[in-house]
Formats: sequence, C-alpha cells, structure tokens
Amino acid sequence: MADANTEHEVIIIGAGVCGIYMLHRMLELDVDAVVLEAGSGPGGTWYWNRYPGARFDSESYTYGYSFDPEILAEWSWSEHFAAQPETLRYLEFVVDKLDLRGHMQFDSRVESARFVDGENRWRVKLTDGRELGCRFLVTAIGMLSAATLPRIPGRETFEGESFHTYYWPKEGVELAGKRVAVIGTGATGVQVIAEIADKVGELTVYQRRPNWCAPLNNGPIDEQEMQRIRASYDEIFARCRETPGSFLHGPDFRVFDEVPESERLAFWNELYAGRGFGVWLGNFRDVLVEEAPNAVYSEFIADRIRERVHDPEVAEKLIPKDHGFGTRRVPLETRYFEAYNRDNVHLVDVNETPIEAITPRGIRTSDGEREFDIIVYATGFDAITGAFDRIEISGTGGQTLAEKWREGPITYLGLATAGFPNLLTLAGPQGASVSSNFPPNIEVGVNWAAELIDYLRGHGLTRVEATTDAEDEWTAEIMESYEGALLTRTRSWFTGYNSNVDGHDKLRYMIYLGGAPAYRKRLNEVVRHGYEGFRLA
Ligand code: NA7
Repeated sequence: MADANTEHEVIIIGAGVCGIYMLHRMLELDVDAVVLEAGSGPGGTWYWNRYPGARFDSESYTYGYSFDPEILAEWSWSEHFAAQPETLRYLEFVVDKLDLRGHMQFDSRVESARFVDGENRWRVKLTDGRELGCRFLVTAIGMLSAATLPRIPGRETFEGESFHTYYWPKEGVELAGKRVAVIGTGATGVQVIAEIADKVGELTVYQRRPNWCAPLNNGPIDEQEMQRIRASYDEIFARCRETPGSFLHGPDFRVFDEVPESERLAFWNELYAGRGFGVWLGNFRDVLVEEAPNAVYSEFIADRIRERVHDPEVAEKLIPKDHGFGTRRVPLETRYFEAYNRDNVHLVDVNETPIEAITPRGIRTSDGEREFDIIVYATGFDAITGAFDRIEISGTGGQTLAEKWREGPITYLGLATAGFPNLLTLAGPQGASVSSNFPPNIEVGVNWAAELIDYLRGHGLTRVEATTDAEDEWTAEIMESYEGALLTRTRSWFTGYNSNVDGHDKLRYMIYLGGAPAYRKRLNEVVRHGYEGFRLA
C-alpha cells in the first residue's frame, strides 16, 4: 500500500517564489502536493543571498505576487526596491498566510529523480537517504541557485573567512576594521561593494570585466504612498503585462535617428535619474537592438561614470570596453562608483595583474601578494541549467537530463522536455520567467502547469510528455531569436557562459527573447489546441 507520507501526486522541488505559488495552486485544486527544500526555511534566492546590499532591481510592488487581493491589501513595502531581509519576510508572510508550511519539508535536498516507465511515476531520492514518489515532478529550483567558485589554485588554503555571496553566513559577518577582498563585479558584486565600502577597514575589488552599472534611485515608501500603490495595483499589473520584460519599464518606439540630440539627451538624463530598469528597458528600442544607437548611448553612460569617479584612470577601468550597454545584465547600484573615491577602496584589474593563487594569507597576483581577513566570491552562478545538472534526473531509457542538455538545453516552451514525462520545469531554460521580472511570469507558468495537471486528473490521464518535434521546433525558434541580438556578441550568463564550469565556453540558447506577452499568447494557444506538442496518455 502506498505510504501517504512518501507517496504524493505532486512533488515540487524548491520553496522559493515559484515553489510557494505552485504549492498554493496545487492545494487550491485539492492535489496532494509536497515541497522539498534544501534550505531550512522558505524563500529560495531570498533565503540564501544574505550578503549586505542584496535587494531587488524590480520595483517591490511589481515583484510581489499579484494573485491574492488579501496579500496585496495586507502587505506594505518599505522601499521602492526592497532589501533581502524584507523580501524574505514577505515570502514567509505569504507562506503563513496561505498556510503552506505544513506541506513543506525543509533541509531536504534532492539528490536524484528517476522516472519509472511502467508506473508513470517519479522516484525521488534525498541526500539524507529518504525516498519519495510522485506522479508529477515540478522543478522550482531557481535560475541562479547553483553558485560557482573561481578556479583559482589555493582556494582551500586561505586561513581567513571566505564564502560565495550566495552562502553569506546566516549569523552575519563582522566587517568593521577588516581587510576584505571581493572577486567579481556582476550585479551581486556591485551591490555588496557599494554597501560595505564604508563599513570595512580596507576593500580590494578584483575585477575581470566591468559591467555597465546605472543608478537604482531607490527611495522609501511611506504609508500614504503605499496606499496609493495599493489603489493602483490593477494598473501596475496591467502595465507589467504589456511590457516585454514584465517590468513597469518598456521600450520607447521613437526612431532613434529621428529624435533631435537635445531631446535624446534630456530623455536619457531623465532615465538616469529615474527609478530602476528604466535606464535599460525604458530606452529607445533601437538602443537595445542596433549597434550604432547602442554605441551612442554607451558613451552617454560612460560619461556619467567619468563624472562620478574622481580618478580618471580608475574611471576608465570601470567603463566596459568589450560590450555595449544592456547586452549583459545591467547591475543597478547605489553609490557604487563613489565607493572608488574612498581611500580605503582599491581596484585591481585582473587583466593587468592576473590572480595567480589564493594563499593562506590572501591573494597573489602577478604584482605580488595582498593580505586579507575575508575573501568574498561574487563570482556568479552556473545559471539556469546548473541547478538541473546538480540533480541526477533520469527519464525514459535511463538518459539523464544533464546528458541531454550537455551541449545546451532543449525544451518545449521552457516547461518540458522529451524523454522526461511528467516533469514540469518551471523557471527552467527557454521560458519567459528567466528573461524577465521573475514573479509575474512565474505566476503565468505556474497557472499553466496547474491547469495542465488539473486537466490530466480530470481526464483520467497519468502521463504527459513533450514530443521531440515540438521541442525541436521550439528550440529552433529560440535559436532564431538569438540571431543578430546584441546580447549574443558578449559572454554572460544570459548566453550560457561561465568560465568556472567545464564546457560552458560557447553560446547556449538559454532564454526566451520574444517577450512575455508573446510567450503568454503561445502558452494559451497550446492549451486551446488541446495541449499541442504534448503526448497525453
Ligand atoms: P555574474 O553576473 O555572473 O557575475 C560574476 C562576476 O564574477 C563577473 O564579474 C565575473 O567576471 C566574475 N568572475 C567569475 N569568475 C571569475 C574568476 N575566475 N576570476 C575573476 N572574476 C571572475 O553573477 P552575479 O552573482 O553578480 O549576478 C547574477 C545574477 O543574480 C544577476 O544578474 C541578477 O539577476 C541576480 P566576468 O564578467 O565573467 O569577466
């Protein structure tokens, strides 16, 4: 007889933004579902990333869930871009409000999942030896949850404290007076550097490639403003539904060449002084897709950096020369560039003086050794597919997902992949949630998956699998959308590069570039055509 504690209809891996909502939808539909979560509490990204400065680059009120009027009415955001502790509190509030904790198992890391063909069920093994079973396996494992450390010799010999930003110690880190090194200047490095510059003794930043950073322009939200925001949630979410990235900011379709220079500059100054991703996604569309306008805008941003950094040599080092603005993820910052005007902050360009080794006392470059008390690795993630690769997921015929995706992901709608029946890859590669404001598109993907599961149950079906034709077509479409896109001309996690992971040194088709509205339309069509592209049995 099936054991009610281990045998479920649905197992959801991950209790982050995605897993929380998926669980809620399952319970609403009266589906027996459980969440397995490696952390000791819910929150996912916001549970783990406790480094100083961690915060949204999405407006808080566009990042919160939109589905529950009571949550919207009861929750108040304190800042336009909330910091990690507040976001974690928010997700905990949602979990408790929806009474989900009883269906979540924490400290439960999934090691492997195996599809049993004859039974149309998954067997799921945890690292603690437990084994569970389910009909449908839903991954909500995050797109930036497989942290990667740099391949620098001697890392283990360092005698001070060292950690990846993702694993910033829960109990906090004493920074006052400490000699701190930060390696990496992506969105994470930029946040942590700006936040700790005036809290540490000495801060040395090891930069390989600078990014185009721009001001976040955060600000507090008082009760009155929160009331105004609450009253406009309908418009806020409607606006997010219209824009390609599901942010408040969408492209300006005026033709770049037809806008007089003075008008263009006034617009750009406005964007630079405005909140959030307007500076990137609210720009002229031409700037985002065409090289010449992109170069003009990049120079505009470079001049802002030159204005903000006192030492011209340091300023030039902080200005990207190998890629145009917005072709990699734009880190939003608060006084990041000003940090380099401080006497206690030092910038080391590792192209000039490469890191040779981590030593027991610090970091040795070709220029000599510097001693540190703390080394912070802000070196990023094996993005989007890394979390999948870290679980041994085997489908029909014993093939593993890691093998299937070795040369890059192949999916149908970013939600399923042939050979892996009853596996729904929420927040997986080639879906819209990974290339946009995460929660709005998570809601879309979760609703779609929940309806599919409900449909199958309603029709007495026990198996759903993407066809190879459908996934070939989808993946070809994704590849086509990359053609000519400016972001393919540079290496970043958007395009699947990671110098710290074997084989990740070529372009991978990781994200959907067609925009969230088109993606939603496509999902609806698939349903309308009776789950076209899926084999149901
Ligand atoms: P990112 O954006 O991948 O940044 C990682 C940074 O670490 C980046 O500056 C890398 O330089 C640098 N890096 C990685 N390996 C090395 C080595 N071996 N030596 C020197 N420098 C290295 O990750 P983040 O965590 O900042 O951001 C990830 C996302 O999280 C972000 O986009 C948000 O959406 C949230 P590189 O540029 O590769 O030369």
